[in-house]
Order: sequence, then structure tokens, then C-alpha cells
Amino acid sequence: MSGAEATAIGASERERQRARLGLLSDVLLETTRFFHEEGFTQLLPVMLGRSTDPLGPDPGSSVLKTVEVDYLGQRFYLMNSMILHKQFAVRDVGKVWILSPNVRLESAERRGSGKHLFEFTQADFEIPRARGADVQALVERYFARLGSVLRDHPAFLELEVEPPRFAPPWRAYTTHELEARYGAAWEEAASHEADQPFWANCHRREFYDREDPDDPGHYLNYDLIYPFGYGEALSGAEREWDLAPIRARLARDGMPPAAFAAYLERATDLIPSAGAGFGIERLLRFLVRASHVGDVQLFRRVPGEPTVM
Ligand code: ASN
Repeated sequence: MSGAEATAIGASERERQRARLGLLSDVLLETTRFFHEEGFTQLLPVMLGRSTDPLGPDPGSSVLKTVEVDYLGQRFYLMNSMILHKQFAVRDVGKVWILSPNVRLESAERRGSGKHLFEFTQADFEIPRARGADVQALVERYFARLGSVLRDHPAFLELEVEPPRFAPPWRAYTTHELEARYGAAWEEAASHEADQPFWANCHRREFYDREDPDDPGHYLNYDLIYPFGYGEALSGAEREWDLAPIRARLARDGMPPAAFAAYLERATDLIPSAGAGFGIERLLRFLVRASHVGDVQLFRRVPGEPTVM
């Protein structure tokens, strides 16, 4: 390839990146408008917490470690997610949302998954005294509106992709149904077959997702899965707010008590709530049909891939 050809390819890729980032900017604006109009208070993110999301137990997780920072005699963790902080925020403030930067040190095997980053941003929200159905309805309103607002965005023309056609309400399955039909790797298989997002409910995972009191062993949580093979979009749950089951679940999961001491000390008067979080980069990847979520980042953070800046 001649130098001139390489430059031409470089220039057009730069234009495509500008188009993606122009779309991102409008997605952020619409997301902010949506939460504002729905009565949420936007909070600024916390990046170092005395406790953070354990991201497990999850047999599928490949996070190598949570980053610890010792500072002036206190131990902090870089945020895996703001879920634990959200529980206090929803108690004190009401409906809250945050554009929250998360660091998750995924193993190098995740490089080719197309959807993993070691640093990303999620739109994370929580609603006092809500049920899962309220959250799912809100999320469907959000996507329907985003789809209609962005329909004529020039980025789609420039990138030569069809604008999304979100047509909720979406189908809901339990993970048990999905596993029976597609096996353990149901997410990818079911996502490939779908042409609309769908809900996958009931996952056995972190202690803060509420176990169904009427059906022990079942969980009041949900993921939204994008169609066409793009996989997980969002995860959320009704929350465990009672300290006794929280303690029991932490012990059952073998979580180190010291890492949750700050949380447990203050978790004595949590309130029922439900919420969710969706990755902004994954949303953008889906909208522009990028093959890798790193393609929508100006500064790529792909596990196992050399990082330039
Ligand atoms: N944001 C998610 C939630 O609200 C938690 C996570 O990112 N792990 O449940």
C-alpha cells in the first residue's frame, strides 16, 4: 500500500469516527433530557469507593481483580459500578441517575468478544419503591424515544447503517427458559436469532439483587439483550434492602467482609428500590453496528489490546 493510499484510508476512518462521536454526543443529550423529564436527579459519579460492586458470583466473569488504592490510611476501590452508592442515593435523594465511569479489568481472552472494555461508562439509575416492571417500562420508553429522535441523524447516512427500529414492548424470558433452549451460552445464540431487544429475567448473581421472597432460588432481576448478536445491553434488579439477607448472601458467596464493612455499617436503613444500568459504548456500538465496542471509543480500552493513550 502506498503512503497516499494509507493516508486516504486513515482520513476516511477519522471521518467515520467523527460521525460516531457526533451520534454519541446526541445520544448523551437525549439521555440527559429523558432522565430529566422523567423526574430523575442527575448525580456526579464517584470513582473511588470504600466498597464497590463485587461483580459476582458469576461463573462467566473474567474480571481479574478490583483495583485497590491506599490513600492517607484508608483503602479505596476503583468503581466496578456505583450500585452500592446508588442504594444510599435513592434513599436520600429519590430517583437518581449517573453517567458512571467503571473500571473492570477483564482478562485478555475477552479481547475478541466484541463487547468487553476495561474502562467504560454506564448510564446507571435507581427508583425508590419501584418494581422490575416499572424499570422495564421506563427502559422501553427510553429506547422508543431514542430511536425516534435519532431516526434522521446524519451519522447513519454517513456510516451507511440503518437507523434502529425499536418496537417495544419486548418479549421477556427467564434465564431458565433461555438455557433450556440454547444451552449455557444462550446470550449469544438468542441474541443472534432476535430482531428486537428482549428481556432475560432471573439470574443468580450479586447479593444486592433481590431474591423472590415467594420463590426462593429465583431472583427479581433482568437483563436487556440487543438483537443481531450484539448481546447484553443493560442489567438491573429490584434490590435487597434488608440487612439480614444481605449479610447472609455475602457470607454464602464467600465475599471478604472487610471489603463490604463500609457498606454494611451504613446499610441499616436502606429502602426498597429498583434500577438498572446500560453501557453507553455498547449502545453506540449497536446503533452504528460496529464489530467491536472499542471501535466507538476515541481512546480504545480493549482488554489484551495494546493501549496507545
Ligand atoms: N448497574 C447495574 C445495576 O444497576 C449493576 C452493574 O453494573 N453491575 O444493577
